[in-house]
Amino acid sequence: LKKSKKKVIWFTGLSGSGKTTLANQLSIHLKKSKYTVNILDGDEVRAGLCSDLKFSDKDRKENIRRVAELASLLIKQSDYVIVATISPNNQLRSLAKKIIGNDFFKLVYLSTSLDSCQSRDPKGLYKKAFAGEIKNFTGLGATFESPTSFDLKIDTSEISIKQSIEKIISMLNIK
Ligand code: ADX
Repeated sequence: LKKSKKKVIWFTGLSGSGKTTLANQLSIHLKKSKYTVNILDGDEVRAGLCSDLKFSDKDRKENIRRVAELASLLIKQSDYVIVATISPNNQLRSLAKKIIGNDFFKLVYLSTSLDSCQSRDPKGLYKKAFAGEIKNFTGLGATFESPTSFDLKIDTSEISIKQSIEKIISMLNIK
């Protein structure tokens, strides 16, 4: 019998660092093992629940606050909640950890370099930001502060998706 240890797995990293990809793959993996999983993805949350918010420091904070509050409600009803938001600084990540609670919160830092993210540019947003069409784009007009503490650090330009998932699963102490 599998024993569940409820966790909120919070991915932080630049746009294009691999958050959504790993969140989806991790969810597939956990569901195969019969765990219940919820995903909160920055782009999806911002399309609805947070569609009133933009990318000022104040709005990013409110965005993270709402996502963290939602994650803390959802973790009561499932084994794992996977969050994929840039969450660009230590203050925002600490806020999330405080709302969710130390026992549940696991921070996965995707340290994929700005150069790699820019060359991937999966949504063409770096190109737009360079052209001046998006101001305050994280990594260009707005800062991404590397986490001072985290549970796991992965550079997705150095290891495969499969290897990344293995690292996360071993961090979670499950099979
Ligand atoms: S966060 O900074 O508030 O944590 P979040 O993860 O919710 O960001 O949203 C990031 C997504 O919004 C990006 O993946 C991108 O698609 C989109 N986006 C639009 N404008 C910006 C911007 N100025 N900076 C970063 N992401 C942006």
